[in-house]
Amino acid sequence: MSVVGIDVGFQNCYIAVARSGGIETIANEYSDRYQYFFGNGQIVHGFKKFHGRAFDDPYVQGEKPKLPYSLHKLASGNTGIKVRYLDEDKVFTIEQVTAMLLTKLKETSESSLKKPVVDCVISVPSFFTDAERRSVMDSTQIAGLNCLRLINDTTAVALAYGIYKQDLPTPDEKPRNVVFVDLGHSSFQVSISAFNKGKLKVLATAFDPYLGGRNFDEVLVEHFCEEFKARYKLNVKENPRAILRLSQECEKLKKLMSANCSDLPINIECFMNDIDVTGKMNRVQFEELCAPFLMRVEAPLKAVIEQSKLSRDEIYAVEVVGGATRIPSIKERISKFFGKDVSTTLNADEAVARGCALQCAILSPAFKVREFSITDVVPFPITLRWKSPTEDGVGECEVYSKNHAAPFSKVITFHKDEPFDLEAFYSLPQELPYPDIRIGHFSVQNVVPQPDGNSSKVKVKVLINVHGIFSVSSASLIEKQKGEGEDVQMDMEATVNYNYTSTFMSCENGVPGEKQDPASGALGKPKVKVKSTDLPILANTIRQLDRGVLNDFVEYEGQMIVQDKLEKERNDAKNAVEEYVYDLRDKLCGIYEKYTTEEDSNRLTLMLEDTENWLYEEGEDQDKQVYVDKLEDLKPVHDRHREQEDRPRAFEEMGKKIQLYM
Ligand code: ATP
Ligand code: K
Ligand code: MG
Repeated sequence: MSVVGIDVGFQNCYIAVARSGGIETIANEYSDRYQYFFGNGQIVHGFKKFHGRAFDDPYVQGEKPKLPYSLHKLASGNTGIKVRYLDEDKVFTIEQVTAMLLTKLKETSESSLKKPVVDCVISVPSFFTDAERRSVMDSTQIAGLNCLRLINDTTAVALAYGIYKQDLPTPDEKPRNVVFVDLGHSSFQVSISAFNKGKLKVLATAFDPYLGGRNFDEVLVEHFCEEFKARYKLNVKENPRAILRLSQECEKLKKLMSANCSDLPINIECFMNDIDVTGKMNRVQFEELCAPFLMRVEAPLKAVIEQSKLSRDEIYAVEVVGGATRIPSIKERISKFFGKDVSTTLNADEAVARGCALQCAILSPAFKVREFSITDVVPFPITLRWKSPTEDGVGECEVYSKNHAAPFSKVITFHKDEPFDLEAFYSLPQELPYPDIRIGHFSVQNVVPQPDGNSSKVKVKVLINVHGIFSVSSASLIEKQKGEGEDVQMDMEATVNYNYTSTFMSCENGVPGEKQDPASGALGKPKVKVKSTDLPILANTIRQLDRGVLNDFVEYEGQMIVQDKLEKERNDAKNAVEEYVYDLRDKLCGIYEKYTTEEDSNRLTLMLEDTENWLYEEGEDQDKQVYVDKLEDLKPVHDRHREQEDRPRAFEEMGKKIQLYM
């Protein structure tokens, strides 16, 4: 089994694999280490933040004009993306588009590793909410991947930092606190982790989900649009192609400015209306133009340190990754805020993917790697609400506070005599980078009163799983057997595969109270016999793909993979005919010339011309077999001809001849 980590970036994707020698990033067929995604010649990217979002979502609407592809409203209200597939425009769901990307990355890893890839760990921004995470998980399923964990970008980086450190404090020493900063193309993420030997604990995360390298490109584009309008009377904004070219040039310019202070040129030939345009910019000017964005760097830094309750001198290092941290004034601001130089010991582009591969190696039974435990945090507090006969008709309880440890499960006790519903939602709408606070609706079914008519104890387990996704994962009805003590002990349900830390909460009569760590507390008590019956739960989570639809997508993706393979074979067969034509033509004027009579040469040349014409016309778009047959038809003509020609020269040429025909 292979062990693969995938960083799905807004702009760049990286794949890292674990080999016996360590972690390596994989290059694609163009030997780029960052992976582009081509939707039939068209580069499709920048869709990662459409996960779990409705078409009418303000973010989606705001992105629409910036995209080189078009968006559509699906029947479900979700965002659809139009991709050209096999010469046809087709609208796919975001899950399908990400699945296509993942399939591509899967194939790239498989061809590099020379074995199948199924298990993987994929990174997501730490601010992704449930709807977004569920959507990404659906994509992995469509792509036939088994995602062992969705890991937060900065947590993956923390793992990549910590696992190789030999000098981490022992478990009973004061931990080493490190800040991780990731400024990518679309977003800004910060976290603080506390390290001890063999483990890391994330203390807090903070983010600006809408600050990234792209903002700086856009500032430059805006600036040059104005300038070109004034100097060349060009209305660049009305020409999407020109905007695209200008953006690419501005991004290059931005990168150059990271290494140079002096004036740098921008030159674009035949930009619009056959006009060549030029301009220039230097770093000071750039920083002035970008001031509003540069100012936004500080807020997340402040938020993260406040939440961690650490003072700045308790920070051991500030590690920066992500392409846009190469902008000098970004680094300066971070360094000034923490009062120390930023460290760039990690590979700014690959650290996230490497961390993912390391996590995959840790989770995979097939791979031996140093144990390293990770405790992440809940980014947004989560509340449960239910109907209650007391308390103004509703009961409420915050089940996960901000920065609560994750993954984590809790058991909540209810007293109910009939089925009931639990509504899960994010408690703080103003903090949420997502327009909908709803997480899901969970109906606990089959609840009945006790034989004596009293309410039953219902134990409900809630869970933030290893992907950072919330669920009401199970419920059971507890029936005390006759003659037992008051205190009911719950069996700790072992959660398969992962060690969830657990606490138990009780919501007696709708008033929640928390009992910490009952497992240890209950140990000394006499064992009480209870009968526990599992209750079915009907879950309805927001923006979730219907399972039936998901299965259809899985099947369709499989068909597309087969189609792509057939299309590739068809193209290869066509190319083989074309190559044969060119090759024989070359040889007729080259090494065959002296063996071939003029008459034969003319006949062959004509035949080649015919074939070539056929390839451009009738033969342009045929099935694979047609090309295979064509090639078979051509070969004997050539063979017969060669045989005739070669007869006088007898056997000494045989070796060569065979070579020529291979
Ligand atoms: P995200 O993390 O937001 O999903 P991503 O992971 O694709 O996005 P990265 O690959 O980390 O993003 O960074 C890409 C960004 O970094 C782009 O905006 C790119 O222009 C910028 N960048 C790369 N090199 C430099 C440089 N030398 N100077 C300035 N910016 C740079
Ligand atoms: K990346
Ligand atoms: Mg990134």
